[in-house]
Amino acid sequence: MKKIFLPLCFVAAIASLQSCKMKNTAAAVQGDADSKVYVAPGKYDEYYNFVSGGFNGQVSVYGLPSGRLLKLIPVFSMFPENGYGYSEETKAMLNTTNGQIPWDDQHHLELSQTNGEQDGRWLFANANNTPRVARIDLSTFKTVEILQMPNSAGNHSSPFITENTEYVVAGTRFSVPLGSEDVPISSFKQNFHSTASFISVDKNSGNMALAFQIVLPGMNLDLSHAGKGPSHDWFFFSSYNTEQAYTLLEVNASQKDKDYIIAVNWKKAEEYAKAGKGKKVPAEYAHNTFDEGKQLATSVIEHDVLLLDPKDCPDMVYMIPCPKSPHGCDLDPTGEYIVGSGKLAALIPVFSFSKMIKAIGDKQFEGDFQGIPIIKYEAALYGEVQKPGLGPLHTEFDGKGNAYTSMFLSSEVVKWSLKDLKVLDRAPTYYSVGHLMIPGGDTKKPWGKYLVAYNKITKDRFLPTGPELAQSAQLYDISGDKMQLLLDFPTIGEPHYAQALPASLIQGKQVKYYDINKNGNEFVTLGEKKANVVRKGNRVDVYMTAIRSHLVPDNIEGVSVGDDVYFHVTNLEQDWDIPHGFAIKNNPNAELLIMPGETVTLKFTPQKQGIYPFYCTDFCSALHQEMSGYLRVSPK
Ligand code: CUK
Ligand code: CUA
Repeated sequence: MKKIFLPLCFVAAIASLQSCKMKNTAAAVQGDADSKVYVAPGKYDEYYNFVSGGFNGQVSVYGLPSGRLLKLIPVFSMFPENGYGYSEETKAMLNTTNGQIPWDDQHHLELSQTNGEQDGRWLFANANNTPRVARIDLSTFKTVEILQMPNSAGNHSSPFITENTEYVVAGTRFSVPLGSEDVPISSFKQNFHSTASFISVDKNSGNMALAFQIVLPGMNLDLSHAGKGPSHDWFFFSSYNTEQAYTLLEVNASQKDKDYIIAVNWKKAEEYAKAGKGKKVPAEYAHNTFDEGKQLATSVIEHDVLLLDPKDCPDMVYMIPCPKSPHGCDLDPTGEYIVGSGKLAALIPVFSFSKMIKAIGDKQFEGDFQGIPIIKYEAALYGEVQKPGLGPLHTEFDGKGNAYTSMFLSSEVVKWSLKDLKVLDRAPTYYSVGHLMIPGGDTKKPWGKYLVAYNKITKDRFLPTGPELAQSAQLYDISGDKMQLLLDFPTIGEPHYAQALPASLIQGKQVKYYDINKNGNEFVTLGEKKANVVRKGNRVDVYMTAIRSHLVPDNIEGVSVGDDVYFHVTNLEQDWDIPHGFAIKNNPNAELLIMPGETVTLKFTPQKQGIYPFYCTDFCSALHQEMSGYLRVSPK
């Protein structure tokens, strides 16, 4: 049996993390940090920071540099606060081939790009559990599309995008058999596969479609990033468990000194797909879209997918050895350098795209991995960052020739130079940093200025809140030679990747209210006089309006136990920031928050006779408390 190789320093680091009591190092903040994060009352932040919510399935939006929480956007989780996933209009957003799945684990975010620069149109989000990719419209901060992935499990290396948002990519974390065959788990090598899904994005509407899937050997795809500039046609994935272990992962899956960076030529793949080199196979997956005109989500089930097998498509996929279970796979702004972060490695390998292309041309291979050529390590290597710290995870770039890598085990951010691979600076994080984010830091044009570290452990940084403490983000000023810690702020759920853009890119594009005359919801009520109650069998449709300060109708009778009552509430306001809410006593569903000009429907099936008060939940005017009514439910 091969012994697991763990450098001594790791053992020491892990031991010290467990044994020593962490000291609160609040004193580490120096100088003028306070004035750099102070955003005066009434003033705006400079950047929007979108932060993944991890196991809460949502995306949170902060202002930078203040760290003020601006909004929670429900994506893969039901959200009773505004009825997302509960209202009749939004239920279908969470549909999958296994019915409505109300929760997921959200890890990575990517802002749409044009020519490698942020364009402020959409935000893409992955679901790590039930494989899905979502698109959020940045003019409404609403989730407007969710696409499920077939032949995948644990959609982790997603939703990274190409320079012109041509494709969003989604890679399998857990290999599974294609289809749902009943096979022994021990047949992993023969029957299990990882897949890289390429989702095309419509230039105008943003609508996603699963273009093709590249079938790869059984292993775990971890993270990815698209090429840019010279490497525009390529996508790079990190992989682990290339030992193809299916049990005792710790022992079997980290034996080899190296795993791989997988380089995929997506332009070639596109050509092969067009030339009919793929195989269309049956595969069921849900595609959910929210139609802003009809204000309604619909879900359709797709029935097949195009598979591309590297065996039939030469020159499409290559592998580059990368030390010890690489996690992050990041490309610098020029698109020449590929940084692979081996979680268990004591160095950071940096690969050169041009050397990789030359190595492919010269056939500098050291064999193959189930038919995929393996490029020699040295042939693709630009160099190694020596002694960067312990547990390198993720790298971001400032656009000035510097890279910043998070060190999970030694809890620090390390700044190094792309030119000579020398470490330039280090700053502690509190504690155990995961992802890093520089505004635009994974694009061609980083905005620089700030870096945010998203930490896994908070310990003593905030007031204690019982057994569970807030996770945290830390803001650093990176405009000088030395990083300066400016601010800690708590985050919601577990933050993984994040994105930020200058507020000016989306601030002016915000939808302030929906034009009531363009309301295409089939249950809209255009004016209080049209409010009405219509019965058909045991279905009751209540056409209700809300405007300061009444709900019409406010007395509803003639409803019996067991009726399906649909409250279609139209907010008649045509003014910014005047939502109305709607809730009914004893309704096991949720409440609604209806934006001005919008119609939203809440279903209620009363089980008991009685009088049920209902009311507006959003304090909307001096007469808000009066905005209420009664539903009478009579025996059958
Ligand atoms: S993972 Cu979270 S720290 Cu899911 Cu991107 Cu690396
Ligand atoms: Cu409407 Cu309160």
